[in-house]
Amino acid sequence: MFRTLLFLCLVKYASALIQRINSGFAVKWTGFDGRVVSEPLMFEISNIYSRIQCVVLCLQNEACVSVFYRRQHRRCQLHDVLFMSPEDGEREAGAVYYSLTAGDCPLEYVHKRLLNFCYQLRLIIARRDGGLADCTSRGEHFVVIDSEDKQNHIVKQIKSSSGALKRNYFFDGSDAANEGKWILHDGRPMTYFAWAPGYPTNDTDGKDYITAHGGDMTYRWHDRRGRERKWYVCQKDLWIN
Ligand SMILES: [Ca+2]
Repeated sequence: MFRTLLFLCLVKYASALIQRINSGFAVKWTGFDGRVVSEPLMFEISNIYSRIQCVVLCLQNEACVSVFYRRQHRRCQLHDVLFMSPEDGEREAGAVYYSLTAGDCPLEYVHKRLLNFCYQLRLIIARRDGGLADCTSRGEHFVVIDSEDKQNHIVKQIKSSSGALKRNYFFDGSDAANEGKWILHDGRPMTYFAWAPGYPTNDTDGKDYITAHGGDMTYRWHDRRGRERKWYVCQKDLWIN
């Protein structure tokens, strides 16, 4: 019923088993073997007899980003975020972890298929120009947050990784060219904003770039200077849904 191809590939935590099922890919993160992360959980399904079946259930649910499967309990747990650090999990012998992607969203990126949204939290601190150069060197740009759904999702994603918490991130959006006129990297005017209370300041002293403020864990937006050092998020545009 499902074409299954197996490849071996090197990724961050260890060699990974990639399984291609229809148009989707499941990537096994061996660094998570014997560990699970229970929160946040979309839902849990019992009496699932194989990891492939668990992965297929995730692929069939566009909100699903990753799964934990434990054969001993025949238990499949679906999550709508990508877990990045095995240290965030708890020991559970026999558990395996897979992230899901489809189309041309790269491995180790978050692929929120429901929103056709592919991005990577870059856990590196840089001035705006340096972070942007990193994104553009891979044909990407700072993440575009143009809806409440995307803002809510990325906040949930950030909160799901201890290594990403309480950081401030550059997102796409600037009013450097015309004070108070916020545009995206491609010149489109912005129509959605998630400003923190009291923002934007609209100061004329270079506070021209949108950042998500993590100090209070809200990740609402500030207008900040490009020379400040922040973390950042790169987005890859997908041309197929
Ligand atoms: Ca400004």
